[in-house]
Amino acid sequence: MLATAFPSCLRGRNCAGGSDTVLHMSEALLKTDLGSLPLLARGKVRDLYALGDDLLFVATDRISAFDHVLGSGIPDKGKILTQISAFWFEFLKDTVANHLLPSVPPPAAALLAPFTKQLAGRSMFVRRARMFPVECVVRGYLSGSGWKDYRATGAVCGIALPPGLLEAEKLPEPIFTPAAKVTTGGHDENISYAQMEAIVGVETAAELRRLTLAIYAKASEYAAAKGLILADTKFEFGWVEDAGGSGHIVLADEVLTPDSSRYWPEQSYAPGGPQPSFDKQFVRDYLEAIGWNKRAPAPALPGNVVSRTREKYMEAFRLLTGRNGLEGA
Ligand code: Q0T
Repeated sequence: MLATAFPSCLRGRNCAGGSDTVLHMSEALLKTDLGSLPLLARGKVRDLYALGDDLLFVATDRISAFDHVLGSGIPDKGKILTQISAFWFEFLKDTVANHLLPSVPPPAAALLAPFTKQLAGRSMFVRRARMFPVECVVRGYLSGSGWKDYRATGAVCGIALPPGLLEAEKLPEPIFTPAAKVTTGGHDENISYAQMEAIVGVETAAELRRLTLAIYAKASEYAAAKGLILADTKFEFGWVEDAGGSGHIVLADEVLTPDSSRYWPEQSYAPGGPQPSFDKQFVRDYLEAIGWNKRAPAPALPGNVVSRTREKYMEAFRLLTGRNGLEGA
């Protein structure tokens, strides 16, 4: 990737702006502005707008680490993650219905037309759903909060596991470990399956667990064929009404992106310790090296950290989708 040779192009204005030649990266989109369209929420990475009765997700190039959005973005990260998510929605469509709408109707398209540059390749038009207030987490490997829980209790979210497992070890079988969404920006809280039943109902809990494990089985088998271990991931589901008063569950949010999942290269997998992050390791290493206290304001990133990180996201995109670049996105 030639862009690494031109770190000054990342933020500078001297780069014959906007022509997007192969020689340089475009600038990161840190924040969307869709004029008078109602902004419903800004997440760490994505901005959510109302579009009539439906919703528009726009994935920006923001990146978070150690629970903070950093001062620099990763050019095209929002496009890359949107295309990865779109790939998985299509791949999984016979396993689970999803919230994607097939096309933007002409009146909405007219409203969005002035903002094509901000939206191209990084936006998703989706059905408004009644979201279930649980994160559906599935773990095939023992990492992150699962490893912490196991070390302290011998179980993860109340699911007993064999003794003597190593950090990052493959589990005897994938486990469903739901979490309750914490609205105040804190971490989601792991809950037991019985607690989940109390929140969404016994039948819905069973169906969300079944779907989560079925999606993980299909996706992890595919990822493995591409040399990637899908260690764990998190899904969000909602309920949409059908014509005639019934309804059905949809897979919503983003799906199986590096932001919502742990991917590890099979090649360097070594249980017995933490695995390097596929996408954010250069970022974490840099933030540790400069001794940031992990309190706001989060630092900006040097150009070489930005470009190497961008290349990791592109690598995940290429491995998973089989496509070489974002053209056509
Ligand atoms: C949602 C209704 O706020 C969120 O992201 C930050 C920008 C997460 N979130 C998603 C919804 C969805 C979805 N996905 C949907 N289809 N319908 N709400 C709400 N918050």
